[in-house]
Amino acid sequence: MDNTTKPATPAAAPVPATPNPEVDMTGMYVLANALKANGVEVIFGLVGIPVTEVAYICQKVGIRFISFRFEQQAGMAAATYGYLTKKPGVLLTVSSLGFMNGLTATINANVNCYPMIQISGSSDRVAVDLEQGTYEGLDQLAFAKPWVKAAYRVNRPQDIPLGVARAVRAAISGRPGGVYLDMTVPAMGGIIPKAEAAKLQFEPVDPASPVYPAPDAVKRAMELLASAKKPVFLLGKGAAYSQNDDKIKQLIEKTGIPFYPMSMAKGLMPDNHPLSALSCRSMIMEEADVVVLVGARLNWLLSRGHGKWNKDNKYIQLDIEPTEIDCNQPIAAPVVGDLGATLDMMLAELPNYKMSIDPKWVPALQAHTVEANKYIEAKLAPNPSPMTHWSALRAARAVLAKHPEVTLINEGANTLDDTRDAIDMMQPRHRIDCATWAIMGMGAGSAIGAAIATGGPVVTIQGDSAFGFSGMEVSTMTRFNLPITVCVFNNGGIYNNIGVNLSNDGDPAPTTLNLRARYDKMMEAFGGVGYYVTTPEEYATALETAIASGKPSLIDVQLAGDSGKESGHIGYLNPEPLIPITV
Ligand code: ADP
Ligand code: TPW
Ligand code: MG
Repeated sequence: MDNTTKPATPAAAPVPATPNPEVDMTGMYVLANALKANGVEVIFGLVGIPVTEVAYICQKVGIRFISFRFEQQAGMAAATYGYLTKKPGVLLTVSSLGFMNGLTATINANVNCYPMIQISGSSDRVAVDLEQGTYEGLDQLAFAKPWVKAAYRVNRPQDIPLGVARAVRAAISGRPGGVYLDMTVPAMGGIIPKAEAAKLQFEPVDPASPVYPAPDAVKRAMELLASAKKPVFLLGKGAAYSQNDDKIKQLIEKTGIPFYPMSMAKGLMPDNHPLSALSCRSMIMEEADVVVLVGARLNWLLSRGHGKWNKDNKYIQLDIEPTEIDCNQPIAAPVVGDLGATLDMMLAELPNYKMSIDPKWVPALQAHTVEANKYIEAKLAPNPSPMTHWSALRAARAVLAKHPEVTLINEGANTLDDTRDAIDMMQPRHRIDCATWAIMGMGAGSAIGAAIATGGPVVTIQGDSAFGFSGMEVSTMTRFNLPITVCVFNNGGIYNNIGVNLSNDGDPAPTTLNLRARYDKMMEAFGGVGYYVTTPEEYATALETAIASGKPSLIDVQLAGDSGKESGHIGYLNPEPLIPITV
């Protein structure tokens, strides 16, 4: 035999060691263990190359994996889970489009200050960077980086524990936010001796250590507060998130200062509390002389401090994020720090100050509340057929009043605005809505995230357009048998069903959807319970039954096609069209 034509094997060629499952592990195990070491109990996601086995291994190590039909919805669930638990909600996605589908939710979480980590599989850097057309090749880190609170890439299995710990700290410390963790195929597939991997795991110390405000800042705020004749606390979802419910109650009740809750802070103090100025938005804007922003931003939802606001008022802002101060209006007394620490210091200072509230201020707000409530009752009272948003809400209100334990998820235009006004909240963090960006399509994912986080009943009230963005997640609700009742307020359109196509060519108008669609049948198709209701009585019965059943249910609440106006309450933000348009 002549072997001379074959290249000789060089004597010193490195022979890759065959991994031995007894002593070696892959990066995927390191990742699952690192998540566990950081207290992650649940992951939301959608699998495929290269992360399928990661999800399997997470289940093996005791982390729940909630598998979705669309990454964005898994992200909405993770974000809501993060908001409700103060732990980072974790989203797992595949590379390229899966990553991008999920990133919309991660960015939305960041905008809303919800702690969330998107972990995405990503292709090998070598081929991505040379644009060599590798499988699902995309420079995901560069794509995510400008829009998230922090973004890290892990290329080697031995860096995974540190990468996860950094992502967790970034998500939950300071102002919470959306974080991106790029997990390359070499990191996940790389082999590392178990003993070495075990040494690399660590539990981060104080991942969200409270930051204390400067004592002088607290004193300055207390002085201004004590001088106020018509003060008000504006409670935001940052206050709700921080879980300082009792301290907030103490500060409000000890000072006797009224409060106004932003939509997701409803229930932080009961909506029907004697100091609630929930119905007095305009009066507060026009008359309050000292406005205390408590984990609330002076953003578009508060006219950015312009418009109706009293030009001579002064702001105290309690916030963890220094760059939020003076964002739209000069803040006379900023107190930068964790709200729990700030409230402790304010409560400790309180005996040193005497409030000088105008004795007519609270009674005037209370008198206004009585009138505003009459106005709401008058809207709720009529019983037209078909139903309107308001007559349907009368039914929902009566049932939900008996179930303060329900977490309410709310999105839509009229469906959002009217539900927020009609339904009182009695417990903190029981209302989740489309929030700072007013985005549609958060409902299903958020409902699932809330059901997993609380283990309790969840009811959604969603417009038919809003529901349409994420309706397929009825599949997830049924597969995980979650106690979610979806209520679709079906007026057959974005805002309503009466839009007129300006060319009259037979195409539907841009806002027109399916007035006779039977959304209840979608839930039935996946094994849940469907209800179709046309009267408030039928709706109340269905809602009561669905909540009591604890089963995934969907109630198609048939409204009139002309119920609802364009953009709900915020039509003023639309640019003028100059020609008459029927919406
Ligand atoms: P809303 O929409 O209810 O008005 P925002 O989302 O606009 O509320 O504002 C929430 C604010 O709360 C953010 O500016 C954020 O920095 C702040 N925040 C979040 N967590 C804390 C905390 N633990 N302590 C103090 N402020 C916080
Ligand atoms: C991601 C624009 C704002 S409100 C809305 C849309 C499409 C739906 C309103 O109709 P719905 O409620 O839900 O049926 P109702 O009661 O008024 O009929 N895409 C995204 N976000 C937003 N905000 C839009 C579009 C929008
Ligand atoms: Mg609608």
